[in-house]
Amino acid sequence: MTPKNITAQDVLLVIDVQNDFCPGGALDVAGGDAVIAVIQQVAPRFEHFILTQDWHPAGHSSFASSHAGKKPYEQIELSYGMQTLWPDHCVQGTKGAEFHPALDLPQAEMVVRKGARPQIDSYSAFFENDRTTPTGLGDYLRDRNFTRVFLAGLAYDYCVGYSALDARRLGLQAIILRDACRAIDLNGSVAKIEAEFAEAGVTVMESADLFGPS
Ligand code: VGL
Ligand code: ZN
Repeated sequence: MTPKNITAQDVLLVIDVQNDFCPGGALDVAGGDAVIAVIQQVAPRFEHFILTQDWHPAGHSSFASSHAGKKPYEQIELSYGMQTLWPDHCVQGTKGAEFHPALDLPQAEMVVRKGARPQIDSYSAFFENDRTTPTGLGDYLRDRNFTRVFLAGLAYDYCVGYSALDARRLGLQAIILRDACRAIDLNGSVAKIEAEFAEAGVTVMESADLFGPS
């Protein structure tokens, strides 16, 4: 089936479209808010939506401020491996953690909150950064008989990308709508994750490919 034939087994997974990842936010991704218009434009094509929300407690272990002498964007070894350190962002209950006000998807059936455990980060919507602790989303999609996930949101090279790779690990088809994402692009992170997409069979396409003659 070509990607544009969207069915009831397809879900649009909208990753972390939160104030802190948009201009003026604590971890602002260049042009982050520009994904919203694209998401709203493709939304009528989909029947099912799931949103994710980065949702850290204050003092989270992924924050540079939680580690003496460390600055944002440095790396540190945590129990589960190397972790990039970030500015404090998406702290539970703050304005920065709220969805951007222009994101208008009241029909979303589920919101997955991730990164809530103090000692472990979670880029992926499916597994925390140890790559083994599930969020529950994989079982939810299986129970609901969803077989394909289309992905949009922030950031392309972190939470969107890790979610797409984990979707493939779970046997789902994964299709990223590239123009509905923006990247952080830290130390070659875009090139690195795109090599992993090719290996894992993640499809990357433009939102316009959902429209027009089949
Ligand atoms: C993200 C870094 C830290 C993301 C979340 O949503 O891509 N990136 N937390
Ligand atoms: Zn985070």
